[in-house]
Amino acid sequence: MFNFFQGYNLLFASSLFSSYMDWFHAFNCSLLLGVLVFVTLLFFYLIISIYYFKSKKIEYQFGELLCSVFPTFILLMQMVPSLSLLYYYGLMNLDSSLTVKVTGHQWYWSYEFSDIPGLEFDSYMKSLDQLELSEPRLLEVDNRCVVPCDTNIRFCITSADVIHAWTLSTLSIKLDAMSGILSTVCCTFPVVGVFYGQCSEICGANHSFMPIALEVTLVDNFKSWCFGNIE
Ligand SMILES: [Cu+2]
Repeated sequence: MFNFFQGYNLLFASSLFSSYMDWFHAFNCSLLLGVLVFVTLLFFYLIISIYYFKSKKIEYQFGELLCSVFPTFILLMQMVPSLSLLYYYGLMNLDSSLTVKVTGHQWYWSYEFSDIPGLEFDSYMKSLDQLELSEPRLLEVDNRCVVPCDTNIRFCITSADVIHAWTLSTLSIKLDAMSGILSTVCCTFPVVGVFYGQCSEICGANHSFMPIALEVTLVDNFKSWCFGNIE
């Protein structure tokens, strides 16, 4: 049942945190399905009992007790994973090995690696004639943001003009980029690969054309990429 909901509702989760969120989503869906089945059965039972067992006397006190205990039990079952997810999210923000400052502009993103002096660049969407084979249209950028895997990375997100949102749905990251405010999210990526996202705050004419491409590589590859890109 869990696999059914995980497969059909959310995108494939690519980080530890997002797979936990994915599981929690599937768990909630299963609870909902259980409640739906239970209430439907109860409904039909009541209809039948009204028409066929008119003389039957029903004592409701026990039923009322069940109606308060059962929902409380469901809420408790939701509370435990929900709170642990919340605290896990808070714990992730405690320390990080690398800080990336992400700035939203009209209409591109710029990245600045605060720990590595001279490493900052702009990231524009690739147009149709710049695309190479297997690169997705409207999602590929000229300069990908490259980060190492198995490292806790802090993303500080801000904007130079209007409100944007830095969103990577498979990693469960979605943060508003607002000028004057530094929003922070920390994330560890156990999977190597390229993850695509888009700006999720309507920010003007080219809102659809400022995609995000995050490339997670091995630490050694990241180091050589850094040396190649320092200005
Ligand atoms: Cu935007």
